Amino acid sequence: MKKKIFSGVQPTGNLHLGNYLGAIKNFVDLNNDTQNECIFCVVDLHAITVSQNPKQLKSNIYETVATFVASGIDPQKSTIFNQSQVSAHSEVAWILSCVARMGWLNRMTQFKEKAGKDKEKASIGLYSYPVLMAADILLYDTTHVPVGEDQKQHLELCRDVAQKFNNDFEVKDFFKAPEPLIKKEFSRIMSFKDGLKKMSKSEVSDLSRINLTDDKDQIINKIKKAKTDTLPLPSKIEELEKRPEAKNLIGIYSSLTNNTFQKTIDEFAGKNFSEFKNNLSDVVVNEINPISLKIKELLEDKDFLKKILKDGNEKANEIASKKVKEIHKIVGF
Ligand code: AQP
Repeated sequence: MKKKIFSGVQPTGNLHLGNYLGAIKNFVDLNNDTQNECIFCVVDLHAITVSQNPKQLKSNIYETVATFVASGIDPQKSTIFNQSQVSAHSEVAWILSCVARMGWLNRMTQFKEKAGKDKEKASIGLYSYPVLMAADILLYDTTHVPVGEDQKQHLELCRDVAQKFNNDFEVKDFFKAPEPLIKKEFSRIMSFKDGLKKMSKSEVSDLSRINLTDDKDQIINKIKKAKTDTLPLPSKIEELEKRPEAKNLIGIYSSLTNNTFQKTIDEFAGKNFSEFKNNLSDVVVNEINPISLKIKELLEDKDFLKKILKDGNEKANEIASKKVKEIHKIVGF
């Protein structure tokens, strides 16, 4: 049985090393396995749950496609498409919002974090974001969803929605409950300014993250300025629990060199951060600089990016509209 892979990235600009290590690098590995059928979506409907500048949103959509391709996703093998261009997503999100329960959504930590203190002023879309995400996934009979650790709770909600729909309408196995694909040892990349906050696009300080469009000098400078503590690098893995910034940098190094934390610690135990940071800069530059250069090259060829989306939108529409017809019958429309 082929695995059916689906995942999405919001075109909200500043795609960063967290998006890459938490999600996009995984997409590339899955794309390269011929046993998989992969669909990767630029989720602009999700993006507008917080206010976006329309012109900027449009250019971020192309930049996200360029990032997928520059990172190694082959549009001939995987479907790359734009969520808003497949109307089934909005329609099924509505139907599923009549299945999902308020109590389930009230538990979502991402809403609490993003809405902040004044949640009365948050959009309804931000609140029901996980229902749209469930629609995205369930429309394609997805079996596996590669995401960062921050999305695990949304995936669990998607499984609950699938099960409740199947039970309510007595259609056993109509929606398949998808499995998350989340890296085990290091799945959440943290801000370079605060090891307890995740690296994120919307963080005001650009020094908090490595953008996938950063050049060599910017990467070296950001790593040099990344927050650390005053101790040398630890010799035991347990020490990392109380040293979030050290854990983050060691995790990034381990991820990019395909090593375990233990192996990295064995290599650098007792050394000072400036020496470690030089090594870290080398591996980050080696991985990210070619992607950054390729993104810039691809952005010069809008027709190529438009063609990828046009083909992908058609393929996705074909699959999703069949599923919508079945849903209509089941619901009684
Ligand atoms: N810091 C992170 N560590 C690991 N994985 C991460 N992801 C995001 N940040 C990290 C994963 O990247 C994928 C795409 O994320 P997204 O663009 O859809 O939205 P997001 O998670 O909201 O990204 P940001 O950077 O945190 O954006 P803002 O600042 O707008 O909130 C997802 O699989 C996500 O898990």
